Amino acid sequence: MSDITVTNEKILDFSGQLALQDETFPTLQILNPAGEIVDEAGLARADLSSEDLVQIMQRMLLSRQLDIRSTKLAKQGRFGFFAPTAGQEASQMASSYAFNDNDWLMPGYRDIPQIIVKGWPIWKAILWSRGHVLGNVFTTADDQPVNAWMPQIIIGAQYVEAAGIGLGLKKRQKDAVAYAYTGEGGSSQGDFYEGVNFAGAYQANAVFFIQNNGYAISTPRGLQTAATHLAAKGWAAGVPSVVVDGNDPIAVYLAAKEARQWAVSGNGPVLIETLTDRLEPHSTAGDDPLRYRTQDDIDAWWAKEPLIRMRQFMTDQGIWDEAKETAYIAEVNALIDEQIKIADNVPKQKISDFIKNTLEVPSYAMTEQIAKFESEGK
Ligand SMILES: Cc1ncc(C[n+]2csc(CCOP(=O)(O)OP(=O)(O)O)c2C)c(N)n1
Repeated sequence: MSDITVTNEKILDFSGQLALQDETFPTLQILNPAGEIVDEAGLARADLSSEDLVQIMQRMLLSRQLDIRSTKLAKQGRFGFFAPTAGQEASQMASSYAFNDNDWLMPGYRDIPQIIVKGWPIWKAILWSRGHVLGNVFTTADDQPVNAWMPQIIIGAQYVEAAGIGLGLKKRQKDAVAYAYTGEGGSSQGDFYEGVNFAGAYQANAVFFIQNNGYAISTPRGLQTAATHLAAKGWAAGVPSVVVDGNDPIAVYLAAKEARQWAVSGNGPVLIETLTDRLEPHSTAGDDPLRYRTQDDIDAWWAKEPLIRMRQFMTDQGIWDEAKETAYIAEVNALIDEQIKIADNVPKQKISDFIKNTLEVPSYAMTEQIAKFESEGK
């Protein structure tokens, strides 16, 4: 019997296939954790002006301050549900900087900062956290529409929304895309696969992000899936997919910018996996990370968080310093104080309003409940 062909041997080499994953999905990086440029050409390709870099830095600082204040307010019972964002500022703020107001954002519950930078006022985000119906109105302070859907609690569902909206934008020949964020846990959901597959099949104008922050509540990524690179899940659907250092703002921005350009040019969707870490508890509802990970691991990720490297890089470029940062943080905190007051002054919602906002067409039981509460003035 003659020898098996080289091609057939490779096909049957299962362990070789697994090893190939790292070669297939290397990590895009422009700035290393120390803030040093590791790819000058990549930096040039990102084409960010000094003003852009300042904008990205400010957005990341805004997000960090919102995180700090929201966590404190939640402990005082003045904030409702909050999913911390510290560590994910590059993954969220530098990626969203690549999109414009016409693009449609499909966020998850941890993606509140991306909606805010689209013009959704912080006081509405506070109302959303409290479950107030006005917190689900996606308009600016002067009532202009904000192209964002309400943050998804059903993990992965925003991928299906993005596939549909992305297809609508393509059919209407709009110069816009839908962009969606889920976590690595969300990438184990059926909706995730259906969304990516549908968008790929119909070449929808969509950009999908998997924020791989290591944990789905207490479940580590390694128990979530056997895939070493979640980007491989996009390839299975014929969608270009990349892995990015999710704590490197420049790399995240570059990947997002090029993905948007690809999708808006009619080529179909792109999937971006951002490697990052959730430095804080899953939510303010009482999660204790030390029950499922070590303090050493958390500390190691704090040393790699995105603000450190962006601050160093921009200081080296001569466009950032401590005084600028202190002044901006003070500005943001004054804004947050003002926005908390606005939220606190909004009248409490009526129970009947809450029920009315649950379904577009209320069920029979809900109609009865609405009538009952309205008759009681509630
Ligand atoms: C369909 C569905 N199943 C389960 C849950 C409960 N749940 C809420 S958050 C969460 C973990 C999600 O982890 P990941 O997608 O990695 O996002 P992260 O919270 O880390 O940002 C789970 C399982 C849910 N919200 N939706």
